[in-house]
Amino acid sequence: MAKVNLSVVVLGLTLLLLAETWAQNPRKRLAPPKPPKNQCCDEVRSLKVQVANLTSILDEMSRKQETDLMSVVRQIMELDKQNRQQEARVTEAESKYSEINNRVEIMQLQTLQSATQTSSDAIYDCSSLYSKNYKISGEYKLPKDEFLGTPELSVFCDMETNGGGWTLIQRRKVGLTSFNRDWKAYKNGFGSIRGDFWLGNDNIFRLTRQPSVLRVELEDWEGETRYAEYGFFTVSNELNSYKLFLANYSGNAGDSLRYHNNTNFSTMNKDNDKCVDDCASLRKGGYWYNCCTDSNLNGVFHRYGQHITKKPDGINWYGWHGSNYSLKKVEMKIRPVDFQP
Ligand SMILES: [Ca+2]
Repeated sequence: MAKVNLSVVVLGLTLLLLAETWAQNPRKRLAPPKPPKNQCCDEVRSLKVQVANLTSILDEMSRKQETDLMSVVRQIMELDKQNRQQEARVTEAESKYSEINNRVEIMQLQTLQSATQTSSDAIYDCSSLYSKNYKISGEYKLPKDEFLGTPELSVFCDMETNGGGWTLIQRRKVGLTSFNRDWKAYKNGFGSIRGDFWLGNDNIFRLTRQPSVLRVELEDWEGETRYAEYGFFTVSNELNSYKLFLANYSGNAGDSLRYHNNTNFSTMNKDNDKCVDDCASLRKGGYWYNCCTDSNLNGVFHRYGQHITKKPDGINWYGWHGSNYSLKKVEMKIRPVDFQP
């Protein structure tokens, strides 16, 4: 009995002790350790300062962005304004240009009309005489024309052949005039307008400034005739050595001027040919020599009986009688392409 009682007392005491211990220190065991009071406040303060600084930086940046944005907008508006001003200036300039252009066109039209009037009134060649009802072949005097820059000039007009209106630039039929002449003679022309003559390279140049047709008429010693016509014929000025341009052959004599196309004029004292030889001296005339001839219309006049010659210096046309036959008669004549008989 005493043993049991002692054990119960020990257990009871132990329980009592445990209960007291729990009752005395319940918080001490559960709460975390508190930091020191001073350290906590420093950190908070530092963070607060940092936040304040960042906020102020952010504010400043946003203000700056706003200012920049405003500035960009202002610049865009300014550019837009300038653009509109420039557009207005361009429009104004364009309208002025078109106005000036209009005036120029009107002036050009007026000039053209007065030029047309002048040239239709002017007696420029045998075709203009023909249009004024001069329809008899013969010698005419073309008046000087300041506007066209043409001097007074005696011409022979063929008002019959193939509709008429032809101005002769060359004739061979009498045979007393030498055609073996120098540059100056061929430039100004020589001979007799009713007989054998060369109208002159300056005059041929002036007359062929309007698109012209060339007609070459040939007669042999048997009295037979042939012709060669070129729908396009023109001659350059003296600076360009009266270079020959022709095209559009038709006729029954053969195309014996084609070989001379695109060649300069040569005379006894001016070798402009395309040959090592001096063609003008060999063929004894002034002509558009190549190397040297397929025709020699300003060559030597060989009379009947001497007209078949071994020398190639006669008035020949290879396409008809070849190089050894000198023709009895030649006429070279021109008229404007647009001539209406
Ligand atoms: Ca030569």
